[in-house]
Amino acid sequence: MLFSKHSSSLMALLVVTFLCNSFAFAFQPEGYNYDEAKVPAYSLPDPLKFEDGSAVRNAQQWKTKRRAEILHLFETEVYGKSPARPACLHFEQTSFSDNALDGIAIRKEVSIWFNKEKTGPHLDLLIYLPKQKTPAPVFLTLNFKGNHSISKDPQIKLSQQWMRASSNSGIVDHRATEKSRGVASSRWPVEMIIKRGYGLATMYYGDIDPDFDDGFQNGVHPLFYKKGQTKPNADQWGSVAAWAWGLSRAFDYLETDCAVVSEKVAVMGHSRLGKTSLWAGATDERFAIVISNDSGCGGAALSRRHFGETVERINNVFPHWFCGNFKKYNEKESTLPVDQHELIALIAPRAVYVASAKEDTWADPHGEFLSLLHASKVYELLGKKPIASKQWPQPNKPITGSIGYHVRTGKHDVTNYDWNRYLDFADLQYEK
Ligand code: GTR
Repeated sequence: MLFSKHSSSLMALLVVTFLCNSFAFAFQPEGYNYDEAKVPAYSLPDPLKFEDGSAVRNAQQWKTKRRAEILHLFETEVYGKSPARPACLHFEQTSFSDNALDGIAIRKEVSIWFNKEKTGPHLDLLIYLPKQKTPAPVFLTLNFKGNHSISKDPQIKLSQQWMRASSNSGIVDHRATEKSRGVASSRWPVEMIIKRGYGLATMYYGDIDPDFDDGFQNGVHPLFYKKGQTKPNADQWGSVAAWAWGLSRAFDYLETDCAVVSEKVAVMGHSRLGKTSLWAGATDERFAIVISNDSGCGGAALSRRHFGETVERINNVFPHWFCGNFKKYNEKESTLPVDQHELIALIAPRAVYVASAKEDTWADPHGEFLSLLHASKVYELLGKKPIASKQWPQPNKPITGSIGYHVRTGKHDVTNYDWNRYLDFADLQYEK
């Protein structure tokens, strides 16, 4: 069939419109609220009131009792309780180079096994460290597409794990290929991090639990089933909690590495992995800094605002992310015994940074800021300065202190702007 010049440009316009619509659909699904005026009236649980209604009067009461109450509620009602560190962890360095990234870095790969026989699942940790005589502070992160996706460095082991289908990522039949090398490098300014004097340690989140709903038959969950158990109980760990648990196991390794300052490990994650970094920071107090990039619903955003993604939608589309009990709160956010500002409060008094993106309305950027604002009084109780601004700041005007925040212009992503803020924030905390 022949097209006239006119009809082919009409076709092109239709294709562009279709692509734009599907792009918009991906980040702003229809039928959800994106209007601040339509946020329902809500009242948040008070982090400084015990469950019996009495007031938390001092830091000691927070540390010994109130923090544990909140942690227990998140464990049993939201993310699910995770097992303790396994008795046997086996670390094996599988590669080493002291001449990586054109000679500025050390690169090593370490496998974390759960038994000495090296059977069952294992986690592959990729580590870049600045070439220097003294140990380095480190950013620990999970990645979406395999360690090989963060850089074109051909020496990085190509992941053999199941991967989510993704266009332009060289993934064929859910497996990475050589074409997958470096496909996510725009989110990983490794040289910049190294030149600022920090290390970067990263691990593919699918090593811990592949990100699809298989009733928890793969990944690390089955390692911990009691006799006869086939899936986690309603108050036991979903995938987000498992990914966070994996970050703690990576920390277990970092503690043994004398090239790393284990008191200066920042955990950072984007989107579902931002939800994960917040939960890792809440459950593992070894993390000195906790960073959430565009984490949204079930992350930094307040659930009760019902803005963008909702509890019901996240539980329906991703039934494996949270624990079984979390489903009780579908369309019933006001009955949640906690809200996400209390997740931030669990990180106090350690440094926390939440980043939003202006166009990422699905993640409720304003609601992400409000969580920090409402957690601020716990920081104050613990002797830290409150959040530096009570007003949601303008785009690209970061606020800093022990509580850091920015809303960047642009969409749901991790950019060099974000990383520069995290590096500045770490410099401030470590007085570098
Ligand atoms: C979306 C999900 C968000 C966010 C994001 C991601 O589909 O609705 O909560 O986690 O995925 O992780 O990429």
